[in-house]
Amino acid sequence: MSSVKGRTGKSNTNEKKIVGQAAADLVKDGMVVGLGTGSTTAFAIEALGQKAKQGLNILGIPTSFQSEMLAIDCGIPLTSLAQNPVVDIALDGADQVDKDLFVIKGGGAAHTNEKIVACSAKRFVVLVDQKKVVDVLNHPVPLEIMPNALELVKKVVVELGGNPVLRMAARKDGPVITDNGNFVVDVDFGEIRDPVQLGLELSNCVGVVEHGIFWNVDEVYVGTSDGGIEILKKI
Ligand code: A5P
Repeated sequence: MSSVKGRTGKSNTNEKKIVGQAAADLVKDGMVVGLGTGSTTAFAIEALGQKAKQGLNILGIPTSFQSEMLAIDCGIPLTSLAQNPVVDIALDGADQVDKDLFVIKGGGAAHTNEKIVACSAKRFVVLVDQKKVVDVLNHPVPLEIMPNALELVKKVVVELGGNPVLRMAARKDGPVITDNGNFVVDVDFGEIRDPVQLGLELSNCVGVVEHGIFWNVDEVYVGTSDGGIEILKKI
């Protein structure tokens, strides 16, 4: 399907596919499922679509226009947090993961809605390929920001030691506009030794709608280069 050939779909496709399909097996009849965004979760959505066609009774809650469109294509019935505020399981990809299950997300500019769905879930499972697992997080942190707060946010994150870059669109003139109508600033902080503290400081920054550091992850399914799956769990 076209959705899996998107932003990062060409790298480690087999590993993404294996974890995506394994994640779909975690979903049981009657569950409300958070449908994450990106090329890895797309494999889980497609596998769930197959299961739905075979009779699995689920309701999906999408985290972006991308996952909504794919879920509709795959025949997954959808609902919303307004109708189903408790999500049984949320499945989503990530840009980087450490061994303590801190995660950076937002490479697809969907992290605000992803975080809302993940925080509404009883179980949050992240799906990555092996290259995304690191000892210390060092990936730039995406911030979804109100457009009129751009200069203010840049000033504050520089004071916090970051190097902010406004994310520009690839096939549109000007900046990326999120599904919520906002800008995204990617902030390079180098090595992030204390993701919780940094996350709290970013949440305090006026004009930041949401940052891409997540710490409510229950398990990470890692697709390994030998075709296996390693499962990282909170100790
Ligand atoms: C969307 O904004 C992101 O959080 C994605 O979930 C993350 O970038 C992982 O994407 P891939 O699975 O495409 O690598």
